[in-house]
Amino acid sequence: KKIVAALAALAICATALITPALAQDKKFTIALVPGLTTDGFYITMRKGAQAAADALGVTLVFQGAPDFNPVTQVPVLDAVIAKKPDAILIAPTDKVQLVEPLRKANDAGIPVITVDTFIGSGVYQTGAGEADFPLSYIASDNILGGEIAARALAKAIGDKGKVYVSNVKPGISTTDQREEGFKKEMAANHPGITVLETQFNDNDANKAASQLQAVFARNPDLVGVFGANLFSALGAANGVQQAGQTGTVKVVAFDAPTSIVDNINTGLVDVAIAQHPAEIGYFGVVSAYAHLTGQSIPVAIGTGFTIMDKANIADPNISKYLYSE
Ligand code: T6T
Repeated sequence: KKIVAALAALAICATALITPALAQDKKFTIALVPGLTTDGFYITMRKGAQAAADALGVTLVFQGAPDFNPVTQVPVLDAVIAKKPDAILIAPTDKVQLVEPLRKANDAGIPVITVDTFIGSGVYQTGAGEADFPLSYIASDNILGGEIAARALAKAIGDKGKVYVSNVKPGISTTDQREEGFKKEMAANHPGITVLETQFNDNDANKAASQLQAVFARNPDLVGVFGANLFSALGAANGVQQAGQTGTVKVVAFDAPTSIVDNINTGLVDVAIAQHPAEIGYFGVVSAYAHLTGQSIPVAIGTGFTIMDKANIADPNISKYLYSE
């Protein structure tokens, strides 16, 4: 009898010990809403997110719009919120226009973490701002990225002449900050360089290519262009090629789709600044999981860059940062 009682007591203790662990074994669903689905940057981010989800036993849902636009992203977000995931990772396509749609998620008790881009000022959990409710911002340092681009372009053009920024549209945190960092570095340290008016292409590479040709037609002494994201850069590079200016008008590209390799090797693109989107996705899922299991998480996580050029692009330690297709 004593043995039976002891065993019963043991079983009660064991249940008490096991129950909290079982609660943590709940299968969480984390949604990742990219800026757009058909972009190597977000496809690579998804891979990193999936790697973390697999490691943690989390279900990852990837749902986005086919173009980078708040008008198409908001309905996707609404649909995601309606399914009540345990957390949402999102790259907001506009600093202002995604605030209220994301507040709905927050009000519904769904934790929000922004990846790549931010809303408001990007400084979260301060209690000060209207848009400080996301738990964390996980991304590249885009001001620094713009500065790096400016230094690379300045070097490529011998620190003098006319250049411009090929950009997406105002209101996107990442590309706004890249332009800001680029112009700040040029103004502070490169007096021989004139930065012409920015050309906005709506994330349309064809538009970026025509704009390059139009700017070149107006400024035959154009010597360089900074493509501030994947489509801006590929488009501007195509424009340079179509204008017959390969190697004369220098191109510094943000982002690193696989097609950038040929462009670097032919001399069409001087430097490509690869972000580390897989890291952003990985740490996004890990952070959400940490929060969901009662851990505190950093309010911001910065990921790095890899600078690619003709001299290093064949090195596997560099080319591993090319984006997935
Ligand atoms: O440059 C990335 C991303 O960081 C930016 O927010 C939007 O454009 C990309 O996705 C590249 O197309």
